[in-house]
Amino acid sequence: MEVSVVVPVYNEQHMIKETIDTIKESFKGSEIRYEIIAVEDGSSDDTWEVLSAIEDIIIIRNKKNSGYGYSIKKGMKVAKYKNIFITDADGTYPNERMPEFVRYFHDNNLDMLVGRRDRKNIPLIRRPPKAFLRKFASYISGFDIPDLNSGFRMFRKDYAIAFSKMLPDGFSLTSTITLSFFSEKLDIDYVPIKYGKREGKSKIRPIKDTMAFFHLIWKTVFYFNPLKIFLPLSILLFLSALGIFSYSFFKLEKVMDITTIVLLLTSVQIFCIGLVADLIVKRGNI
Ligand SMILES: Nc1nc2c(ncn2[C@@H]2O[C@H](COP(=O)(O)OP(=O)(O)OP(=O)(O)O)[C@@H](O)[C@H]2O)c(=O)[nH]1
Ligand SMILES: [Mg+2]
Repeated sequence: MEVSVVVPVYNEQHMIKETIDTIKESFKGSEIRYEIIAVEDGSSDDTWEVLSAIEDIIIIRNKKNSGYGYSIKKGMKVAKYKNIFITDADGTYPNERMPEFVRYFHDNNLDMLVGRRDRKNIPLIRRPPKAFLRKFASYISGFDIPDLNSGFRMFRKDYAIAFSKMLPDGFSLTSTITLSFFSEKLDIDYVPIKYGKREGKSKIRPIKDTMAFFHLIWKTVFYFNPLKIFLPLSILLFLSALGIFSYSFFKLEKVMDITTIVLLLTSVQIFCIGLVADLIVKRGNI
């Protein structure tokens, strides 16, 4: 049993030492071979000073802030073991449970094991979009996806590396990993975890977050079943065109007005894009 623990770190001067100590403590005396790779990302506080004083870990330092996803990908590249465990350095995840996760992953021959967060400490304002996204992803994919973007998870490195071209540099790396593992029908399991209150400042920005939300919706559709969205949309446009046509023909006695034509053309185009997208997904070329 072996695992490379990758911890992305950005402005976590208060929690980083405790995070690393907890991980080390949890593996102490166990049969699991492990390494810890911390990826420091141009922090502006004292994170680097604290981190560089910690022994027996591998530290990567980005010259300038390059993002959560970027840092994890960089950490994966230097990892020497065949499984990766990612966690946060803000004290929210139960890092003391890592060995238990590693054993469960190993015993069940999994490709990915995700800590499913209880919702208690997820800020109220983020719950509705999260719930919507989860339902939407589950509908489109046909899988029950209990937690899309938990940052506490273990997975096989070879698969993650194979997907790495698709993995973004920002926070949506976790949700993209989830979607790609599901779409490849890999073996995934979820274990409930306590999600603690964040120490220190959150790095989530509302506007970027909202954009990431729509990006993710878009991605979900393309990863799984484009026709599930494109077909109804095209039919809707076609029916509207038909409605407007009938109205103008029978009531106004005009043959074709511009709205009908635009709607009809758009409907056909959307249908074609859907078909092409479907073909690409089925060929597994995304
Ligand atoms: N390398 C790197 N790590 C980052 C960056 N932004 C955040 N992190 C780290 O990624 C982890 C998760 O970041 P958080 O700010 O806790 O994001 P979150 O868990 O989604 O949201 P909250 O905990 O509610 O703020 C923490 O360990 C951060 O230090 C970044 O730009 N680069
Ligand atoms: Mg956090």
